[in-house]
Amino acid sequence: MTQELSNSLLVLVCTYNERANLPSLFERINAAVPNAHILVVDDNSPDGTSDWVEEYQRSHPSVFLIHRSGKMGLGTAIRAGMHYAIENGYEWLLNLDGDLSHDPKSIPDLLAKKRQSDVVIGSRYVPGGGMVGCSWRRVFVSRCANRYATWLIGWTVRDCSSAFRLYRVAKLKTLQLDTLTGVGYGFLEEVLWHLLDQGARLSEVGITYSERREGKSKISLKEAWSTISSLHSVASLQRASKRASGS
Ligand SMILES: Nc1nc2c(ncn2[C@@H]2O[C@H](COP(=O)(O)OP(=O)(O)OP(=O)(O)O)[C@@H](O)[C@H]2O)c(=O)[nH]1
Ligand SMILES: [Mg+2]
Repeated sequence: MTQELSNSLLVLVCTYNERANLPSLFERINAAVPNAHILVVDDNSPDGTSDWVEEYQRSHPSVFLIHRSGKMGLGTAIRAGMHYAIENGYEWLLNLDGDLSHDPKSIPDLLAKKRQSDVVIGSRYVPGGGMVGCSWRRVFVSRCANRYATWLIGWTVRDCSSAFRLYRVAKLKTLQLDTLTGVGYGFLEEVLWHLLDQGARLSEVGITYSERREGKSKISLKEAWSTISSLHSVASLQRASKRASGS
């Protein structure tokens, strides 16, 4: 890592076949937070996403790449990004999807909550948030899944499955990241549970989620099932923790 470029903010983008989306995404990230570093965690995308990033790095030394050997799941990719942020001394880690569903224009809104928060969620379900271009089926499923998760876990969090998040790296350091079991999308709820259990202060900021325009969704039935089982593990952790504290 180039220490002289070191900055307090690392923007993490996990990718699997996002080559068509990255040029526009990077341009928007650079416009929103020009001094931030960007880390791409790519799982050997067949569309050559890593090759494009390597080419881009030649003229942009603040862009870093972790190229993994194959598709290992979004949860493990985010965890790799968290380790990277800890090991390289960043103060904040901002994660967003690589398919332009999360608009980098909202990054400053999340950063504005830094002082009073350890985790800031870019949320579809607080005032100012929403979803555009999504089928009613997708909106319905997403809303129900969020409601179910919050009911199961007993949270007041409105959007617990949003990947658009800002994390205080010092707070991530308090977790034993390698003991987290979520491989896919369920990792998002799992890591949130552990952070809240460690007393992390949480804020939610309204963001607009747009349906992806390029590329294909990676959510499979297997991923959906793994998310549900992660949620159930988180709920049982919650119950065990309450029993231990006698509440
Ligand atoms: N490195 C890595 N990235 C992944 C993996 N699965 C998904 N991603 C990336 O994670 C982000 C979110 O995945 P999406 O497929 O967009 O999931 P989604 O936003 O819930 O669903 P759609 O937008 O409907 O496709 C995207 O940037 C993906 O490229 C994976 O196994 N490894
Ligand atoms: Mg997406």
